[in-house]
Amino acid sequence: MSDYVKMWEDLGMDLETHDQLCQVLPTAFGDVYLSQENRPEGMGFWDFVVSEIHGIRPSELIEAQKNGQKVFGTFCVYVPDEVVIAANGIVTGLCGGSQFWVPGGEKVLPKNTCPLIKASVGARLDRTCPFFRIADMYVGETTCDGKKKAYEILAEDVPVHVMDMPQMKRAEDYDKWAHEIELFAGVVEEQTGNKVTPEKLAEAIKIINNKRKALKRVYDARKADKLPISGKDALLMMQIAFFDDPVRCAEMCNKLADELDQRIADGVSVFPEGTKRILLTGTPLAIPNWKLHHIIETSGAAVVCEEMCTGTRYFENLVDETQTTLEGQYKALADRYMKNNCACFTPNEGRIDDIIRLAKEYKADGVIDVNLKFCSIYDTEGFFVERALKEAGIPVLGIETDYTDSDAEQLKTRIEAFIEMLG
Ligand code: BJ8
Repeated sequence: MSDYVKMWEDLGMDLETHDQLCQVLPTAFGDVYLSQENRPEGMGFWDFVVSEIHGIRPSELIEAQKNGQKVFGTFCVYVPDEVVIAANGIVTGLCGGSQFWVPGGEKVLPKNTCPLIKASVGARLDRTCPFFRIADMYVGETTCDGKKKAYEILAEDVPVHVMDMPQMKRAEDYDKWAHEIELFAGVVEEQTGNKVTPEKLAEAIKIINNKRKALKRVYDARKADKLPISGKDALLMMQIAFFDDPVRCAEMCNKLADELDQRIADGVSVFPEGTKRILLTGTPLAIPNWKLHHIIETSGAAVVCEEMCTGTRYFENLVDETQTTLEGQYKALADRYMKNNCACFTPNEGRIDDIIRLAKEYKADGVIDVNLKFCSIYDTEGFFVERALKEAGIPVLGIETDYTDSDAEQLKTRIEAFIEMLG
């Protein structure tokens, strides 16, 4: 990635510290990904993206900025990309998934904050991630307390707009979210200098719906008895979907899905027969957090689905494309986004229903409920998740972890025992 040094310098990055990250990533990726056998050819695209992760997409974004486009960085799947795209803006995900950035976050945040928040703040303040440097504006949301307060800290360093998320799902909460989306559109218009029109928004809704459909096709292939793709590879595709251009993302995912469909028809599997199937549920797994998938898939099981924001919550449910007024479109967007079931809502029974439904659809032998350390909302909701799964007769293992490797051995032992127990 050395060709990008000048670009990183211009972005005001800390090159020396960033170099350390560039050095460890290829080894980690090689160990986790390139060690797999019989991967779909289509994964070559995502391997390439990772090999140039801080170069190729950042340089595209900078080029777009030179042409007058604005880049919006987001941290949550409730923020509607459609509005930004309608105003000719670009969205990039910003959630940090590496321990590398955590100490930077700990300089300003309490240590007992979840690693996702600490890594995201650290990546910005330590100036070691080009995406965090490039974004013209960050878009936050009032989901969990840790994020809310972290946005205040980030706002001292970069323009931040925070969307006020409802925490319940009553009719008035749907209206409130539609209104909040309208306010967001005003902010985006001001930033970009472009109007959000019903025509532009209709186009953007189609673009993002197409991306959702393509991601879903890849996930659907994971329902097959013979798994044509590993959980690790599906996760990588999903993680990069937050950063990539949405049209290209859909195109590459559709290509991969075509290949997977062919593999299913040919009876090709990346796992031996009888491999136990695991559904993961819980907190998101931001890139490059591949820890759990790697442990599970080197312990004799396969991850077949993620009921997570880096998973089904990102693509399930489409936005109604038939609305022709901004009012109708904001409402349609609110309806779709409010169908997401994050633990920040109370009550959140919809998530329990999703987990049971998905476990059946993907023929999971067991569920692992994973919580990022210090995420109290998912941790607490684990009580209902695990009780409902037990009642449904689906074996479940609850675990808590962070981005370090210090618990990897212990996790492996527990996960191996769980898989063995599945019979
Ligand atoms: S919709 S899961 S992306 S809020 S893990 S930062 S909740 S303390 S990431 Fe999330 Fe939106 Fe919900 Fe999804 Fe807080 Fe928990 Fe950390 Fe979390």
